Amino acid sequence: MPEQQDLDALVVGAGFGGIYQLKQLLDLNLNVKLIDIAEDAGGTWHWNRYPGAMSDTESYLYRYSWDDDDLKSYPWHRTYLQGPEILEYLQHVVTRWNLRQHMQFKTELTGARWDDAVGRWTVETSTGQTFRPKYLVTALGLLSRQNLPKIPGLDTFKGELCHTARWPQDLKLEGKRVGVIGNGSTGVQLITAIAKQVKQLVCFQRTPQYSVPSGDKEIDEEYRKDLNEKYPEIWKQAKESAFAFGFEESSRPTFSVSDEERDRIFEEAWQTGGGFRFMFETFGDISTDEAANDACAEFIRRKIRETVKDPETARKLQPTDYHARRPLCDSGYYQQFNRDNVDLIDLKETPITEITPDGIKLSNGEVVELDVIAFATGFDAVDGNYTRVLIEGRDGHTLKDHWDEVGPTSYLGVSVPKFPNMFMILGPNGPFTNLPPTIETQVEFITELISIAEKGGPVRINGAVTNGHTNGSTNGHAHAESNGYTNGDTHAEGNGTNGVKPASPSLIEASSEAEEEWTDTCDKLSAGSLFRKTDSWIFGSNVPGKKPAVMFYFGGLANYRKVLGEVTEGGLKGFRQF
Ligand code: FAD
Ligand code: NA7
Repeated sequence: MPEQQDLDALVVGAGFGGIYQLKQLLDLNLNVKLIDIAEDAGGTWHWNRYPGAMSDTESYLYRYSWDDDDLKSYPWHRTYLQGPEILEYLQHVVTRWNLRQHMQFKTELTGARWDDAVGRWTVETSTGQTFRPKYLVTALGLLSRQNLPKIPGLDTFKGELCHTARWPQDLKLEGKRVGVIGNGSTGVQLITAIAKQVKQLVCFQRTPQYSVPSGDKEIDEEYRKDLNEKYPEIWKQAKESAFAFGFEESSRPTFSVSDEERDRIFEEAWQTGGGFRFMFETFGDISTDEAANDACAEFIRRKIRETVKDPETARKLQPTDYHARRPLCDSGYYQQFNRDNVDLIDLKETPITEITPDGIKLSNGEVVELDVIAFATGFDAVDGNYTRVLIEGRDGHTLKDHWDEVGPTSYLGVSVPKFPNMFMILGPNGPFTNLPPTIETQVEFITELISIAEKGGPVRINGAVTNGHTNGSTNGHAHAESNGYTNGDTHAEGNGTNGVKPASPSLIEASSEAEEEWTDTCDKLSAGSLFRKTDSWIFGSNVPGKKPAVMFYFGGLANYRKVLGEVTEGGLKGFRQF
């Protein structure tokens, strides 16, 4: 039976972002619900259950910082977390804070429409229920919508087809001939994990990538004790750094040291492990200077040549473009190509022409016979989950139309003009970092916006405009730019006495000027980056038909936090409140 429910807030998505957002809004005593398509909480880690799934942020930083007791006591055993451990951790947080009672699973947001007359969103779902929240917080995930290439003959394959982000839990690979298409972070992890289990592994590689060892190792009690003592400074450092990966980014130019010293620094980083460390802790110009990038790239190419015994395979595995995609790390990826049961097919030399009932057909006519084809082909990243559903703001304006016109933009990665009281976690043009610290930053900012809105905006009293709440700055925030006020009367629901209407929640949305300025800032910050000259999901150039665009703020988390501080302290600079 279709039902309609009014809520203060609806949170969509039960990953790192949605879970924390739900908790924060419950702490404000709001009537909140969270929905997710999935069967349970976990987000990324619910979906990506392929063998070898692992965080490439070190364990101590791939978690929430806000629950000090839990931070210090929740067990983990290695320097990196396996996917199932992260899933367990997130579900533990949900249980620990009694959040599941506010969550509804197997429920997809299929459409959302802003209703100006009542100042609420109308959210349609796959279950037939309609929710009417005052605030809509979307935590749909930036690496969440799968990219499944449309290869001719896909439906004809007799064996098992799967995507890493929807890995079937009952799939057995032992004794099978398995093909893996894709060798990004996911493909590298999958290939490394299954090479020893399967009868034959054929890796279909379109563009080789640079990967360095992760340095994953067991931890002991001393290590954990030391971390626990240092956590306050660890989080402070992470939030005051650019990438929040737990190290200080280097500013040393690559060619400021001798060749021998450079080699020693790279070797030390190789032995320590970590993709971000290798790129950003060694030297400060690897992602911006071509020669510096090549020095780094050549070091990794040399390691590939030294590791892989067959020279032809080693040649195919060595990238020749910039080392400027999301840095990868692995637990012995290149070594797998020394196994007799592992083959590499270079798709630039022999592209896939079709999938046949028996396997994958290449341009040279060869059919590679397979029992399983695994797509490790990534995601329609960042805006993918937003544009696949109809989100309609003020004046019938849809998010898809807006982004078709100007590219996937926002103000601060959080708000879009004409979409009042809708806030995104990890929306377009948020910071490019280790994500939990950025997610926390955004959730806390959104909570602050909602708490300001709840206190009420300017309402019209007998024709005059005033703040709806008696003290607009109870928590240090100046409120309500009066120029944002256009139709406050339609939102004041009061039954006022003496002509004074009680405060009603106000509406908050980014101004178009602020969005444009932020987009311009993000554009300028990425202009000198080699990442922008390299095709990958980071600039939206991995999905056929998708227009490449700037999708991240490359100014670093520290600067981003500074900007947010200025916004809240400056009377919600860049937002309209009415
Ligand atoms: P997600 O965890 O993606 O959750 C989004 C949720 O929204 C999903 O559960 C989805 O079902 C739901 N949803 C989407 N659309 C709808 C809809 N219309 N209706 C209802 N529900 C919907 N980041 C790092 O910082 N470090 C790492 O080491 C790291 N490793 C990663 C490894 C893999 C394999 C992948 C895929 C990502 C990795 N990431 C990593 C990125 C990771 O996505 C983030 O760290 C983080 O988990 C994002 O949390 P989130 O809550 O924003 O989104
Ligand atoms: P990525 O990094 O986007 O990698 C996808 C891989 O799939 C990459 O090797 C692609 O080759 C390949 N690909 C994509 N489409 C095709 C087709 N049509 N044919 C052949 N090969 C294809 O996704 P991941 O899941 O590995 O990682 C995404 C992020 O998740 C990662 O950065 C972490 O943050 C976690 P290409 O390079 O485009 O030639």
